[in-house]
Amino acid sequence: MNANVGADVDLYPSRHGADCGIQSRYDPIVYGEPDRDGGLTQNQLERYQQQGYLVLDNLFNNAEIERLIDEVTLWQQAFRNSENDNVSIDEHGDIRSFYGIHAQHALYSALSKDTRLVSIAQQVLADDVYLHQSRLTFKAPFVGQSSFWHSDFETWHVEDGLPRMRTLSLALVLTENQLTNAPIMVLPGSHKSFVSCPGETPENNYLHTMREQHAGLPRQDDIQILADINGVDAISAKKGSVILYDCNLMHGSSNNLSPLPRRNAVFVYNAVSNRPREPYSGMPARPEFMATRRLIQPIRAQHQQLHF
Ligand code: 6CS
Ligand code: FE
Repeated sequence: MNANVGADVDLYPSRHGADCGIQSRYDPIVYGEPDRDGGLTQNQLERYQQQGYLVLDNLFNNAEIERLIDEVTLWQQAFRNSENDNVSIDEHGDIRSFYGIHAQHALYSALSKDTRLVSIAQQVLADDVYLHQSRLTFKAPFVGQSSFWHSDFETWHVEDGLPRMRTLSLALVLTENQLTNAPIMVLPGSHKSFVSCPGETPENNYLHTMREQHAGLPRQDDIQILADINGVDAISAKKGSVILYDCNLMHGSSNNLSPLPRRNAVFVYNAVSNRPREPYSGMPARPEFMATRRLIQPIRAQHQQLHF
């Protein structure tokens, strides 16, 4: 596909009523040359290309994770039972999701610029990168709610105007993601095609998304087709590891019946050459804490031990 496709061409139309289904992906998965410097080996890049995700063990040490969790504990107390634009609270008053964490505290701002994350994004996307979105995801013990299958790119394209798939997520595991506490589940290989969704985009849809996504959900038949190809993987990952996944990988998670919380700090890096256009939904752009639009400048990666 010609990389210079006109600014107004919507390559990935979605949420146009009943006209939906599985279509081609026009964009590369790994943009970088195989030997391009960065945190991933050639084998890892190959696996990422095929599967759409990788688990990178022990990128952060226990002391760093404990420090990050201490901050989260303070946020839980500060935001308990309180409504904030960028924080969604569950029916028990606990945080369910917290967007814009890089702007919330210097520790998470430093984490978002840490070379252990940024160098991977720069390598895979073969470009300078900026932070499209950051968030804490909480799966509370016993009552953590499910999230149906979806492609994040479908939302970031339709609601944020990201034109191409040159974006990836790096989820830092703060509490162990086990098979029993509602781990991220993915359809390996599903990132290689784009699944357009039925329906349309409600006004202020982000208010729903922060709790539970209603728009931008693919048809079950299309999920079935993709699952029949490579099955379903549930991603278990130890505290301090990082789950790297492509923006278009179909993923979801079940309810958390276990007594263990599941918490990840997710950083979404987008290539600076893939800056957002007007949302393809035709709706107003989402708030800055959901999708960076104003402050788009290349991150200068910093190597540091996270301690404050
Ligand atoms: O709306 C969003 O940006 C978020 N929604 C979901 C369902 N997954 C992650 C994404 O960041
Ligand atoms: Fe998601």
